[in-house]
Amino acid sequence: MLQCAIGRYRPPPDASLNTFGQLLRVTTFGESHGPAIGCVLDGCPPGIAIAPEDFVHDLARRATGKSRHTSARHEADAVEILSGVYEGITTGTPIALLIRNTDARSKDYAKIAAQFRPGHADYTYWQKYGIRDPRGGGRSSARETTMRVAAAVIAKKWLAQRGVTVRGWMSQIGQIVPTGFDANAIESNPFFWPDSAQVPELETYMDALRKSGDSVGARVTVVADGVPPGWGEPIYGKLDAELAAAMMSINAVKGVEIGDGFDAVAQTGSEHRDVMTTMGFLSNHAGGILGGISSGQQIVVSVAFKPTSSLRLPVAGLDVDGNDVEIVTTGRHDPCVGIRATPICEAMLALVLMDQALRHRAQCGDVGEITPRIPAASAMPDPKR
Ligand code: EPS
Repeated sequence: MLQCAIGRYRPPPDASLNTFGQLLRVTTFGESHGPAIGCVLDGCPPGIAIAPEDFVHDLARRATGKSRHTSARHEADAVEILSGVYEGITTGTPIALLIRNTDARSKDYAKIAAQFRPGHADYTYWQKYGIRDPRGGGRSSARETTMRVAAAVIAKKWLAQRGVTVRGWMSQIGQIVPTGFDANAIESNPFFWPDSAQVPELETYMDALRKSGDSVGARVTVVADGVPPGWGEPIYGKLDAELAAAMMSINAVKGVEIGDGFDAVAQTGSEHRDVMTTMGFLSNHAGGILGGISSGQQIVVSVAFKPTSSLRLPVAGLDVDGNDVEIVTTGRHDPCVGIRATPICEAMLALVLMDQALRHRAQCGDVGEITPRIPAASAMPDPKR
């Protein structure tokens, strides 16, 4: 009997279907053109103050319609807290958040309902399920990321109480890279760009791209400051592995780098190693993670977004009956979904860090202070990307 019971036991997976995280588990649901989108945040500690107004700032940073360079869809993105919060304080029970879709225009998709957009998930959803919701991207739409950002408002708050902050910026769009870095510039332009002097160039570039009907890819960099050494797990629960999986789960992401990432290929060991001194680390090629565990340095993750595949430029394609067709996608699409991606990547970083922090507390909460502790290199310049 025991054998049988053990044979059937399956530990909860850290990521499956529409859920990720182990102690802090996030489940999202809803489609771009359904009545609502939502999430359940389970395992959140009690005692965190949270109100509907707390969601406004980050949801607005991610939202469409904030500049002419993003989709013109205007969603209210008003969060309803359905459970898990009593008199403004989390109770430890599942937190359910809901946002009603208020500005879907499904008729834009009537023409491509039976077609596959090249480069889009239309085809693979169809092959997997034999059915798809053709309104917008359905579940593969960037709309889904709204709930990740909402859930992470709570995670960011919990982390901030522990001295951990998360922030990000756009570090490349097409061929353009920042020529300077000013942290104060990031929130003052619609691109989350760290160099104000280049904003007119970006505006011109995006205006021409939009006019041409094409789209472009982008890179977003996110960093976490104040993460103590010790978060993360060896081998299968590595902090960097879970960050990569979390970032890759964002619709349109095609690549993730931790620290120097693929640049490490061309480096020698003597270049790559981050020398430790009593004053702090002398560099951060590792991106703050060694052996899957945080080192106490800044965590650095950069994420590649593909160019949006919903284009009004005609292209040859197939329909669901296997006929050659010409595909033209109408709708209110982002010419560069990376422009809105900074808060999304921040959200995934915050959610993974909070989950790992809770897991570290659960297993190693009694370990106490370990010496020597290398001071966090607060003087380290921000990475260029
Ligand atoms: C998206 C297409 C557009 C965007 C949408 C993402 O919407 P629709 O499905 O109505 O054409 O506006 O983004 C959002 C609505 C949002 O909140 O992020 C897509 O194809 O990914």
